[in-house]
Amino acid sequence: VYEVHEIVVQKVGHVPVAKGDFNHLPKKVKTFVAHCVQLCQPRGIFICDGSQEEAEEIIHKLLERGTLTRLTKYKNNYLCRTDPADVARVESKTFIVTKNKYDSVPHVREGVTGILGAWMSPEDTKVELDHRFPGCMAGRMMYIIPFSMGPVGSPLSKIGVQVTDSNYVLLCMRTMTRVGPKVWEVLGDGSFVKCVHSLGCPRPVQRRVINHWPCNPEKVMITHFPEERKIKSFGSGYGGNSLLGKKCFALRIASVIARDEGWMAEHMLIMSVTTPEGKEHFLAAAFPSACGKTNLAMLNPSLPGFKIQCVGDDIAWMRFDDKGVLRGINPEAGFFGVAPGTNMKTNPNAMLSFQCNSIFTNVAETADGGYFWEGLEDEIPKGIGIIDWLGNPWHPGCPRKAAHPNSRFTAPASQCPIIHPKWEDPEGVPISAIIFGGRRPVGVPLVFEAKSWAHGVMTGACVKSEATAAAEHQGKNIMHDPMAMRPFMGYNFGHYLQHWLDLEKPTRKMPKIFHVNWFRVDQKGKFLWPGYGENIRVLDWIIRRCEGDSSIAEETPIGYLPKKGTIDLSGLDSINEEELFSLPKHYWLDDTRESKRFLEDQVGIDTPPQIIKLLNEQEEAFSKY
Ligand code: GTP
Ligand code: SPV
Ligand code: MN
Repeated sequence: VYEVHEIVVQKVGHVPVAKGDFNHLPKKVKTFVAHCVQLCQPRGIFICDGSQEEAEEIIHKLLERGTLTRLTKYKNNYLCRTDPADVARVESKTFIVTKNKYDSVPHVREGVTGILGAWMSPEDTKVELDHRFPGCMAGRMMYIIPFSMGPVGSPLSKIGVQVTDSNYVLLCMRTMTRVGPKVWEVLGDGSFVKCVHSLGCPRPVQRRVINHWPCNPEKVMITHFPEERKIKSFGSGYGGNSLLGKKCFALRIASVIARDEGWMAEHMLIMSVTTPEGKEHFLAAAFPSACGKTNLAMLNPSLPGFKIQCVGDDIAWMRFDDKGVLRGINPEAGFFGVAPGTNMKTNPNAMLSFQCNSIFTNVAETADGGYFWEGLEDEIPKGIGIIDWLGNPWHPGCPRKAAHPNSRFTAPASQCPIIHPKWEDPEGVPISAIIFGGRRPVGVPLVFEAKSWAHGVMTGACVKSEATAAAEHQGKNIMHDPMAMRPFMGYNFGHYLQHWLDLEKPTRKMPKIFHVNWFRVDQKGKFLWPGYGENIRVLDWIIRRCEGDSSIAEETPIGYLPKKGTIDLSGLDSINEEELFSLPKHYWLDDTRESKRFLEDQVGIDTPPQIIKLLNEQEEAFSKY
């Protein structure tokens, strides 16, 4: 039933076209595909059409091979266990390639290792890639995926074409982006972002394949060519390494396009909040990976009368319209969300989004064909058998984790019960405020507001957070993650800050900028703030500030803090307000100096002088505080 019945008539070079019509592809696409075929030497070419039958065919193949298993408790849900060596983004093997080094990365202080992106010369990159790509798809099918980031045909959208030898990647790309023949139509003769992905496991395989998940961890390399609008990724099948529409295109390449065209590509959720008075505001928020974007975007408000709707949970593309209003779209079509911690209490809207048509990667499985991860203990049948993400028996209280900390669900955004009716509006939605945040166990208050646009840019440049499992970093050390973009910068971070500063124009309605911290802890290490649905109380304050209420804030050296009693804490007991909002002078003096040193070390002469000036002012204000 699942056989492809078409008679093979077309060939590209010596390689047969197993599905689709190569001759009818746009000319530039034909050239690109022919080049990839010659380079990677696949056994066949499969031109994807985004249809339901195609999904069924791919799922069938993956089930047969054992890469996927059906989660029988739900309709059309699947579990995938990867090779345990391929579970997260690999930041140390991710490069930006430009002729001029300083187009990609800032002038780092001598002897210091840059952390705001890694540059590789075109010559060195060629040597590295020549060791990897030739013949890398031998014995495998090459899938050609036409996709649109953003609604197909929207003036804010961009088109990409990904070739990949992974049908898991194809399956996820179909959920995370818009795939289909309409993309070819809209593309016509136009240019597109060229995305080349290979698992790096040609047949016959050289390396033992674990969990039916071919990959090549020793040779992982993810390279971006912003000048050519091209991405080449090798060796990993996981998330941000392989779904090239996501971080590689929608952030690293798009941030360069955005700079050139005067807009913004950011690691941000977009949500709307409707107040009990019926007024709607759209907010964008940038938190580092695994720091709460998906949860905030789908928040289930604990305060009565508020309504939240979700536009996007990870990436925002935004530009000022001719009326000076910042408008944002979610370039993605699905959620690739962190599973652990997600449950009916913390994020019911995410739970309801993945009850069907979803893929779960590196979670645990219950004996009744359900998913399981840390945080679901109270939502599974008592005493039920559990198999962990590695395939071993597991039981509550077991010291090992049941699910990998970076295990994820892949679900269509359209299935989210609170998806905003305008989430696919080609015009985008008007953004009233931008919120930065991170995991800051000490010193940083629950919320504050920047004093101006430029001051907000400085605040964003100083974002720090505890390391998480979203990449290969170990431990819980506090890392700088300016603008929540550290792993996703496509060009010199100093130029990026200047681009943000230059966006401010007298004719534009600049969004207010805020900073939040859900993760401050007490002396015993316990969270001071309940978070999740209770975060509405902070959004309520933010919105009142956006509406111009000047009575609820007081100025401090870091910006405006809520006056005591102006955040609605009704119904919450034992909140230590004093500690939650305190601004310890010596912590902040050190922190401000440290941030300045960070910029001097990491961004050097590329740091906009205005940012340094604002930090100097903050340091001076604290020394008198
Ligand atoms: P990426 O998809 O990696 O970009 O992550 P994200 O920013 O979308 O983070 P997500 O919302 O998936 O949250 C990551 C982890 O933080 C989950 O385990 C959540 O349970 C936890 N988390 C989210 N919001 C809160 C909060 O308000 N308080 C606390 N304590 N934990 C939270
Ligand atoms: C992140 O790490 O910020 C993610 C997951 O959203 S990934 O797609 O792997 O980048
Ligand atoms: Mn993310």
